[in-house]
Amino acid sequence: MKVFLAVVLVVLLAAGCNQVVESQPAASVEQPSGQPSSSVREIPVRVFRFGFDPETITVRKGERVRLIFTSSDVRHGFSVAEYGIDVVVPAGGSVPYEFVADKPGSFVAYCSVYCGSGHAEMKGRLVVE
Ligand SMILES: [Cu+2]
Repeated sequence: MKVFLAVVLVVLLAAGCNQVVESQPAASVEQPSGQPSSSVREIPVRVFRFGFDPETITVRKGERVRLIFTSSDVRHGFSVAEYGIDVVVPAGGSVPYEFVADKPGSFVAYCSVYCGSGHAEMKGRLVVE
């Protein structure tokens, strides 16, 4: 009987461990509607307390653009409401965001993740010409 219970216990523990392993979320990169294409324009954007470099991102209307955000300090955001862009950039990490610049205009970009005392003034611009 003791052996039987021990076997049941081992089986249950093994099943539990498998579930823990299987429930790990798969790594994912935020990249909407992304078919890799040779005509993608890559633009690196450094994000820091409290600004964006370059401060103004200028692209042409109709261009497929891949912004590659890199935070040089804490966690930040990059949002442009008119384009539905809302990217979270991890502390010290990088994240790509791809979109088609289909609306012409000059749009305010701002940090959407509180990052300290200058957060509210952390503004940039997306210009589509
Ligand atoms: Cu911020």
